[in-house]
Parts: sequence; structure tokens; C-alpha cells
Amino acid sequence: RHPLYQSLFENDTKAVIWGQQHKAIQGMLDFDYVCRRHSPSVVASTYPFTGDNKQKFYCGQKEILIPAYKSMAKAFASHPDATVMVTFASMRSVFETVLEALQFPQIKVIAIIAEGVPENQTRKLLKVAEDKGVTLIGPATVGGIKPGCFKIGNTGGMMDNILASKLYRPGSVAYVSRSGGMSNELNNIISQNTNGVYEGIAIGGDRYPGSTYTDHVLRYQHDDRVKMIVLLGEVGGVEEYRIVELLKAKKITKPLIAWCIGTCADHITSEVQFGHAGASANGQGETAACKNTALRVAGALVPDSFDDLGNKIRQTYEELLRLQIIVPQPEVPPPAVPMDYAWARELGLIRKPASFMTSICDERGEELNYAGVPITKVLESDMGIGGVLGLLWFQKRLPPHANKFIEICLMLTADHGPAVSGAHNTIVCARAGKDLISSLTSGLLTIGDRFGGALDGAARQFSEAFDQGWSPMQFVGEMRKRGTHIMGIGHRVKSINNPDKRVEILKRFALNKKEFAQETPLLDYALEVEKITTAKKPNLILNVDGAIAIIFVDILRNSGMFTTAEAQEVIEIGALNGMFVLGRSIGFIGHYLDQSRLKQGLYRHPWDDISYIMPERNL
Ligand code: Q5B
Repeated sequence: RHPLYQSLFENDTKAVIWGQQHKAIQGMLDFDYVCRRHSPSVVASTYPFTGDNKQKFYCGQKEILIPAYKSMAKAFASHPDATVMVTFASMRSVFETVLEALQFPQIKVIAIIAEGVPENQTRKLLKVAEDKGVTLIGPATVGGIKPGCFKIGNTGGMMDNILASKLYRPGSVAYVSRSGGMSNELNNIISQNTNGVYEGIAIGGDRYPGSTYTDHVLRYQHDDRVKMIVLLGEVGGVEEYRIVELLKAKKITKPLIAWCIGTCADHITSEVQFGHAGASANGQGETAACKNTALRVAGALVPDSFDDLGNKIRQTYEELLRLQIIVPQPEVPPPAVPMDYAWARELGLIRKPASFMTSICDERGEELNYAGVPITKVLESDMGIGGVLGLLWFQKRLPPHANKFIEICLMLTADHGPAVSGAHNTIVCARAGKDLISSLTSGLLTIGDRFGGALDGAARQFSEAFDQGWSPMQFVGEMRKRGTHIMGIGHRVKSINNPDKRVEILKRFALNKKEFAQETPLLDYALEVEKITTAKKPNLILNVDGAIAIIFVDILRNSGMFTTAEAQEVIEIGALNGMFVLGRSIGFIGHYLDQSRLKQGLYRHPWDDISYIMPERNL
């Protein structure tokens, strides 16, 4: 048999894929599976921009690894049985890629998917391919399909299409078309009217396709398994006349159903260029109508219209059945191909309990949103960082006075000098040569009941006392009885004689009813408590932790934004310490940067500042 008439694909054909085309490769492997191929049709991929590696795919439910090679030479050397290359290289790089592939004698078929390949380049490739006896399919095509054997890339569409058109097992009808989209239509028409597709090739829409209608029709003529041929030509070009000549010369003897699409072009007065580069009639002979007539005269079975194509195919098929040229085979149902999880989910076919839930932020859509508010709205509404905190911490659009209060808190807690426990630790850590995050977290980890982390405790203790109806005096007495410090009361350096300006500011802000538009019963209560504690010791003032916590509880309870249960929940889940943590992070970062800028060396605490108390007796 002439090499050009040899079958391009069998059920053991192996291919190397050029490009990172995970979906297309998986589609080919799914096709293999549904066809019950014994081994995968894709043996490797190659892509010069990544290193050698192995990529994971599925063969049915089984996971398999397919090697990917940086160099094409290594791919072919490692897989000497690969005879096909499917290249997804772009129009810019496809020329070099195909030229390189043509140097490997094992290659018999190259499918070129790229659109827009310069015609001069295609013609050069054609010349080399012809010299080497390689069949090119494309450019500008999805490729082709041979049921039961091989599928080029994305040909045939999704699995439901492949199943509906019974492309998992061979029929008796081989077709050739230009268009990939129309080949899907042909798969459907042929499966509806016959025992199915034997092979279908879309040669691509360019003026100079790598292989032609004639190449494929002649191949089909010489393949005994093909019983009838369908040619879907189109307006533009003269290639169909070669078929006419072959029909006349009796070189095509199998029933050939032919139709050239684009007959409507004759009814349009201006010049028509359809989607394909080659789909434009230069002269009367290139019109679809002219070519249909010539094909009919030469003996092709030409329907009256495209709508009639299915009938023509059916009539021809029934005649071949009657003549027992086609003997229908029993249908064997294909194996079920597992659906990709992501696709099944998109189709709404499955549900899966999520591993975790979130209710404050959604970044999946066009625009990031905080608790349902798009960030452009966040900015437009001028809610500031206080408003953002309200959305992300509490899923609430807090009123302006609450937003402002939060911002004031963050500003006031931003830093309180290098001597406080947290800043000290950050500084020591920075001076030990640690990075920003380590130094920051070393400071943050110092925050606790005694330092900066008394907000939650204060909120709980004061609100519990208030709700119990205890007088301030009863509260102080009860805490003493329990032997616990009142959280939010007391300071190491601040006192009634040296008031904490920050607390003064907070109190003034919350007690100014013009600005702070709500009641503050817990603050009023706390100020009464403070009178009692400071009477005992001047440093037992309502401190910065206490003031923030108490006013925050007033917001939770009296701003009208939270139900009683929600307000209680915020206190119980320990949200309020977050205010100090957030604010003071600003200062800790500042201290880290400061130490780094000042190039401070390792800190070592001086001996004379440590009292060494050793056990008196020898152990
Ligand atoms: N006594 C803050 O204590 C401090 C009492 C109390 C009843 C109290 C202490 C305390 C609760 C926790 C709290 C946040 C440890 C503080 C902050 C941020 C900071 C820090 C900065 C910044 C200070 C002496 C006598 C004893 C105690 C009694 C003390 N506190 N009674 N309730 N709360 N407060 N922390 O001065 O009879 O002599 O035995 O734990 O709210 O961290 O700037 O430094 O921005 O960075 O060491 O502002 O108050 O007093 O423990 O020696 O006690 O007062 O029972 O009585 P001191 P102590 P007695 S703000």
C-alpha cells in the first residue's frame, strides 16, 4: 500500500504532546479509557520552558504519571514508539516546533492546532513533511478522531458529546471536513443515521492545509474498514475539484456523500469571507453551489441542502446494509468514565460538605468583598479602618461613632514606649538578629492578663457584675474575696496623680453625647468602681485596657447593632483583646525597624541588674 494511504491511527498509536495542555491530554486519556484501549495514547509531553518532570493524570479512576520533557529530542528518544505529535504551540513558535519534530524519523503524523500560522511557513513545513512522508493535520484545526483508536487533543468535545455520538467504537463512515466545529456536527449526524463514525479529520480552515480532502478521501478509499465517505467542503478554493477528477477517473469508488457549505454566499451581493482564511470564493468556480454541482455530476451523492445531508447519509447507509456491505455489530456499552470533580460540581451533580466555612470575606468574584460589601463601596462609604474591622470581625456595618472609636483605640494603643513588656521583647528579639515577623510575634506573645491582654477579662468581669446588679463597692469586695485582680484596673506608672492621657481621651470621647450617639451605662459603672479602687491606691485607675473594653461592651449592648446574644458572644469568644493586639502591632513593627535602622547589636542583660540567689547549702 502507498505510504500515504496507510492508516494514521490505530488502537495502539502513541503520541507526544507539545505544550502544557493538561485538559487536552486528560481528554485524550478519557477517550482511551472509554474506547477500552489497552495503553494510553499519550506517552509524554514536551515543553521547553519547564524542566523534566512527571505529571499526574487519570486513566479511569486510576492515577497515572506521564513524563514531561524539556527537550523534544529526549521525549522521542525515551519513547521510540511514539509516531504522532500533537502540537499546541502558538502561531509564533509552531514553525520551529514542527520543523524540529520533522527531524525525528519515528514521526508519522503531526497535528497543528495553532491558528494564524503565516502561510509561507505552512508551505515550507508542507514541503519538508512531504519529503519525509509525514502527514500534517492543520494548522487551525481541532484535529480529528478515530473511534476506538485515537483522539487528537480536544476533538469531539466533552465526554457527553463523545458518548452521544458513539465515538468510543468504530462505525463504517469516514469523513473529512475543514472545520472542527462542523466535524462535531458531522459526528452527530453520522451517529444518528448510520452505525457511526470510522474516522473524522478536520483539515483546518487555512488556505494551505497540511493535508487535504483528497489525501484523506484517498486514504479512506484504500481502507477496507471504511464503507462510505462523507466530504464536507466549503466555499473557496478548488480542492473539491480534485475529488471530482478522482470520481470521474473511478479512483474513488466507495459511496461519497458530499456537500459544500456556504451556498448562501451566492445570495449576498457583496464579497463574502467566512470564518476560515480559505473560505472566500475567487471566481465563479469556487462558489459552494458550483462545486456541489460538479461533485453531483461526477457521481458524488450530493443532497439538496445541508438540512438534507443526514437523509442522504441514511439512505446510503441503508443501501449498504441491504447489500450487506455493512453488517451492524452488537452494541457493547462503554465503561463509565469518572467525571472530573470540578466539572461535576459546576454541573450541580454532586455536593460535598466543605472542609471549612467562612462568613466574612469572599475573594472569588469580580470584586473582593468584606462581609458582603464590595471593597469599592467600603472605600466610597469612608468607613475607615474602624468600619473594615466592624465588617471583618463582627459582620456589621457599625455606626460612625463606633468606627471612630475603633480608630481612636488603634491610634492610642499603637505604642507605649520601649519599656513595656511586649516592646521590650520585640527589641531583644530584633537585636538577636531575628526577622520582622519573629520580632513582632515575640512581642505579641507577651500580651496577656497583666500586659495589654486584660480587655476580655475586664469586659467579662464588669458586665457580669453590672448584670448581677452588684454595686461598685460589692463588685470590688467580691473580687477581693475571690482573690483576683480586677481586670482593666491598675497601672504600673499611671495613677490619679499621673493620669493616663489615653484613658482621658477615651472617656471624653465616649461621654460626649454629641459625638458618641448612645448610652454608656457600663462606663458610668466602671468610673464608680475606679473611684473606690483609686481611694485604696492611686495607681488603681481604669487603665487603657479597661477603658477600651468597657466602652466596647457599651457599643455591643447599646448601639442597636447587636442582639443581646451577639453582644455576649463577642465578649465570650475573646474578640476585644484583638483591639490591643492590632494596635500594638504597629508599635512593635516600629521597634523592630528602629532597632534594625540603629544597627543595634545583641542584647545581653547586665549582671549587676540581676540578683543571683543560689541555694545556701551544697546540693
Ligand atoms: N492591685 C497592671 O500592678 C498591674 C489590682 C489590685 C485590684 C487590680 C495590675 C493588674 C489588672 C490587669 C490589667 C493591664 C499589673 C494594664 C497595660 C498596657 C500598658 C502597659 C504600660 C501599655 C499593675 C499592688 C497592690 C496589691 C494588689 C492591688 C493591683 N492591681 N487590686 N485590682 N487590678 N491589673 N492589666 O502596679 O494590698 O498591696 O497586696 O494586674 O488591667 O498593660 O504602659 O506599662 O499601654 O503598654 O504591679 O498601659 O494592676 O501592682 O500587682 O504589685 O499590686 O494593688 O492586690 O494590693 P502593680 P501590684 P496589696 S495596662
